[in-house]
Amino acid sequence: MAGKPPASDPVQDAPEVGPPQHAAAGLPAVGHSLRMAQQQMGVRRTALTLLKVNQKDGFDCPGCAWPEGDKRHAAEFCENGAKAVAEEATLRRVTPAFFADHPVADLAGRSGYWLGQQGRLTRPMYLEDGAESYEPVSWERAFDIIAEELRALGSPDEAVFYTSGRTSNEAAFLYQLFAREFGTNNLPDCSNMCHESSGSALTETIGVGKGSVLLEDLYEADLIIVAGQNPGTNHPRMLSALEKAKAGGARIITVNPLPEAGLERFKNPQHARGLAGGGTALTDLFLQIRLGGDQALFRALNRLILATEGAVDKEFVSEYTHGFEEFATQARAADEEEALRATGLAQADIDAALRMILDSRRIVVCWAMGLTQHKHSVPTIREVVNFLLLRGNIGRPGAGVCPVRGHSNVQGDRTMGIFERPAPEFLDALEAEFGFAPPRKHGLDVVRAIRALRDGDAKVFFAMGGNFVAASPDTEVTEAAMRRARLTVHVSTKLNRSHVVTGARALILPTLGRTERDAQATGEQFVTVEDSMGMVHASRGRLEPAGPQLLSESAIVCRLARRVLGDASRTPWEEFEGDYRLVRDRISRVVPGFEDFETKVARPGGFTLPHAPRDDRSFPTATGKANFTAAAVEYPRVPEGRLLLQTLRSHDQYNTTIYGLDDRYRGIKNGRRVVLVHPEDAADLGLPDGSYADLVSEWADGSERRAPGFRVVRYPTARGCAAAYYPETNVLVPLDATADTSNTPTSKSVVIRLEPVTVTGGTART
Ligand SMILES: Nc1nc2c(c(=O)[nH]1)N[C@H]1C(S)=C(S)[C@@H](COP(=O)(O)OP(=O)(O)OC[C@H]3O[C@@H](n4cnc5c(=O)[nH]c(N)nc54)[C@H](O)[C@@H]3O)O[C@H]1N2
Ligand SMILES: Nc1nc2c(c(=O)[nH]1)N[C@H]1C(S)=C(S)[C@@H](COP(=O)(O)OP(=O)(O)OC[C@H]3O[C@@H](n4cnc5c(=O)[nH]c(N)nc54)[C@H](O)[C@@H]3O)O[C@H]1N2
Ligand SMILES: [Mo]
Repeated sequence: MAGKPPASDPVQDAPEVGPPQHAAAGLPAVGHSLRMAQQQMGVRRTALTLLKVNQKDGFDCPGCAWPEGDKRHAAEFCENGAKAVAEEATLRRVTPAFFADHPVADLAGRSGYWLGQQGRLTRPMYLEDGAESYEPVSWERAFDIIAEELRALGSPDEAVFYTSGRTSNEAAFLYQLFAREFGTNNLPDCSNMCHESSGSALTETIGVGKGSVLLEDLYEADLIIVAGQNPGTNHPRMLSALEKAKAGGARIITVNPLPEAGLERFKNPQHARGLAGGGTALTDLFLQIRLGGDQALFRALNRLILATEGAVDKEFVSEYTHGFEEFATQARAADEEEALRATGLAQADIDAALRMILDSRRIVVCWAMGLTQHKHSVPTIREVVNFLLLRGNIGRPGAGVCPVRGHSNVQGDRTMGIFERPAPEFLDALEAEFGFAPPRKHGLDVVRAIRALRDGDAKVFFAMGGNFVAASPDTEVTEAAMRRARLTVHVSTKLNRSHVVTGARALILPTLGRTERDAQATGEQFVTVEDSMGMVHASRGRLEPAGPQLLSESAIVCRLARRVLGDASRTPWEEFEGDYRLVRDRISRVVPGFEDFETKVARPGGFTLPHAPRDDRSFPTATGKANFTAAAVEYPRVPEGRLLLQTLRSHDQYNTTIYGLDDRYRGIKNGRRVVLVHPEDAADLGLPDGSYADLVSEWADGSERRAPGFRVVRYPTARGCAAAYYPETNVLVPLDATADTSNTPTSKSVVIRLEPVTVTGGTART
């Protein structure tokens, strides 16, 4: 069946619910990944691609940003990495004939799952103002259209240049250079919705917005706290690292409203015993916290550490930190009762955690979206830093902060300057290297870009990857905003919702994925990426491109820049397009840590970027020290009869890309419109298991938003908390509901009520 997309929209959302599982990976996972890969790629291609994933001479997995160790397995991929590869290396193709058969109105009625299943985009396509269907267009004409619209703007700040997180370092560097030569810092990216809160909190407290641990540190840790993260689904290779850490004596505390299978027990598919046996129990202590209770938890722990004789590393605190007294005064006064209310934990749980903490010299805290997508996410992560600083757990082996990134090169894109608020030093370096005056005014992040589009202040929207309208909050508002644009452009590998909710004119520009050969004027190129732990390495695709017309992301930027900037630009765009070494040479002179880039990246496995706190306990903050911070404890207040909803990922999706309709570990099959509710909450609300309800979010300004027809699943989540999948629930997240400081949508704390409804046959769409 390889090569043929499904002909009609098969999505019938009819969830079936079984018991959740208590272990992740192992044999079933291997079977699932191979089946999925073969359906998309056929047997031969499956073998060819999967053996090159994450190998030193291969390509970087387009899935998550978890690092590879130095010793690689022959199969260095996980079930979900295999799905990500299959999704990209599929033999299915979207052709001009497809667009002729499916006018935009038809495509707009299809599910995101169906759109993605149609296969790889192969030709530049153009939707003329007022036209019903996309038509093929030449690259030249496509660039002319973009240039025409960009030149017609009243100011460069009326254009928005979005980036998702798969773009290579080379393409990202070129892209931000183009945007800034054009004259704007409007470079929002998926990070704005993802780890922005981590970046904000870490930059302020330790001076570097990135994690401070390497894989080896996990192996040397005595205690690893995994808070607000579901690695069994979203970073499966992390489970191997946790398994190894445990074998070395580490203990693990999991902080999560949900008991996630991967963290309970792991059956390593790379060892024979993992395949067959019972696997390794990972979590030693499970703290089933309420959504948004983490700041209160860490504050309570900090209070107890401060109250324990000899528990504070006084030497470290006095030599390396600033602000201890103010923080300590506040933490000592923390309210015990409030901590229990906010977390929903028993004092005994917190005491058990404290004992493990006091027993451990070296502690790592890992986290992901469970900590970053709340109103008070930045103070929460700052409190995690306070916790680590108290016992000297930053800047020594086996200890530190470990924000686990999402997209495979999201961290690298930031390092390359994809940021709406660039550091002045970065702009100075660009100016010195390229001889133009970059704009200094801060640009728009994701939420502000949506507002600007909504209000007619931005008119051209250009996306380097991603699926902006489906990934962003407040779907109806975002879609209406996008429709006001004069031109929307998407550089994409696969069809998605953002291609069918467009401005007056729209372009789809098909591009190469990670798995594909990238041949330019001077021969075959490789690109580079940076993982979640600051390791930079080469990535080289081997497959024939999905079609002869595809251009690499770098080539698209270079040609666009030549067309838009013309003679006004002194940048050698044509040379850059032909030889990525020239781009890396420029990066080596602009971005700190990339000196001798070409030589260092030639080393198999690449190199590690410097990180001052990790490397020598120096903290490039305003005070020159690691900053303790004091902030009032916050946690979400939920009115009577309401629940707090988190919007999260199933096991069968990559963000807005839906691989299938199963969430195996949570026992859900064949459907996505489900809401997980604690059995007692469901009983209190009069919602029998298997009944249906509309989810209605209630926002501070009195407005309401509705996501209709969700099957209620009684599930062992924390009391008062509910969970449902994103992107279906993005419609419930108000545009103005964002985290303080980082402006990240609060996708993990949405106050909702459930309105029972009768649904016949379960036909709601994904
Ligand atoms: N297969 C696959 N891999 C992926 C992705 C994917 O969609 N599919 N997405 C990638 C991206 S971009 C990202 S950012 C990462 C996301 O990786 P995760 O952050 O693991 O993704 P989520 O599904 O959002 O899961 C959030 C987890 O935090 C918990 N949680 C929610 N709220 C709270 C809270 O208030 N406190 C605590 N302590 N826990 C909480 C949830 O129960 C859940 O276990 O994964 C990346 N990898
Ligand atoms: N409610 C809610 N909303 C959320 C979240 C949540 O937890 N809850 N999570 C947020 C997070 S963490 C993130 S990171 C964002 C994700 O936001 P995005 O990064 O914008 O979304 P994705 O779904 O990852 O983008 C998928 C699309 O990327 C394109 N693509 C894939 N590979 C490539 C490539 O190599 N090159 C190019 N040019 N295009 C490619 C394909 O066309 C595909 O359809 O969503 C955020 N939104
Ligand atoms: Mo993300």
